[in-house]
Amino acid sequence: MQKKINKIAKDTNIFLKKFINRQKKSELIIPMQYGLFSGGKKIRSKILIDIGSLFKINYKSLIVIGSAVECIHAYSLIHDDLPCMDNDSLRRGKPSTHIKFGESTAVLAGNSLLIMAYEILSHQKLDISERIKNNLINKISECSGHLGIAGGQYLDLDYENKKVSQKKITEMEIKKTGKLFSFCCAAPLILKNKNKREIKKFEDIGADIGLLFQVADDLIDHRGSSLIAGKKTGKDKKRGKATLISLIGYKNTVKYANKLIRKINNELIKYGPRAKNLSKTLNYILNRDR
Ligand code: GRG
Repeated sequence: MQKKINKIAKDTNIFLKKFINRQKKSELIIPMQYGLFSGGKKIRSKILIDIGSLFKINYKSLIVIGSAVECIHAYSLIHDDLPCMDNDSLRRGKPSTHIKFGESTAVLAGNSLLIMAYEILSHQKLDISERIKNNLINKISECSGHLGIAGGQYLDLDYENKKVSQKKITEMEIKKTGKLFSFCCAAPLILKNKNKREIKKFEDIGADIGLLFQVADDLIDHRGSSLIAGKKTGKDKKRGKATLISLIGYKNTVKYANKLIRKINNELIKYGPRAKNLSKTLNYILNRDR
């Protein structure tokens, strides 16, 4: 599993480095690269490739689309660490982007990475029809904006130190984290020109995978070592974050995560042995320590 993820991470970084090198230089390139190449797992790209393999999508296109996703992800982490958000000074074992380069530069580097995602998806090197590109761009926009990552982040901050229901917590985590996974699961179907109903089914699977990922992230924060996780742990409790752990406890949250894995696997049963890779990725997501 780790070998496969490392290969995807390597190929994604090669694509992104080439893409950036082909552009004119600017003062923001160094902080952008710092946020982009500081050792992220590229788990969203792995999910994209697992789902892509169910629909026989070529690996190269998936790496390009995954690179756009990783730009949005890197942007969200840079902004998440800012003092006005979660105020974290450590990310991936290194000083957060705003600690290294200052707040205004971190904001602008983050914005530029968001825009770069769109440059990648609309680029002529991505060899798919204009209509499909447009559909991909439309879907990633929907997943990133006020109904997705940004809206989820708003709720995450708003719920601090409040008693919030389980439904509201999972809805917030699906927006904040799940929606980018929804895009990764929907993209292969968009490439294959599937109908809206089928795309929605995979978006929902992606939302569950993202929820699983966020719940696992909360578990790491609760029990994990800061040294291994590469970020401060134990901070959710200190900040009064609304998480499943704060509501139903650690053990019940682990049970909840295992139930989610069974639910996702059941949805994929009809794909037979081809869904095995995804199934292994789900176990990796829950059992990782960073
Ligand atoms: C990105 C549209 C947009 C808006 C910004 C700041 C913000 C609004 C959103 C924050 C969303 C966020 C940080 C969610 C947490 C998701 C999460 C668990 C991140 C950790 O992901 P990993 O473990 O990171 O995949 P690596 O380091 O492996 O890349």
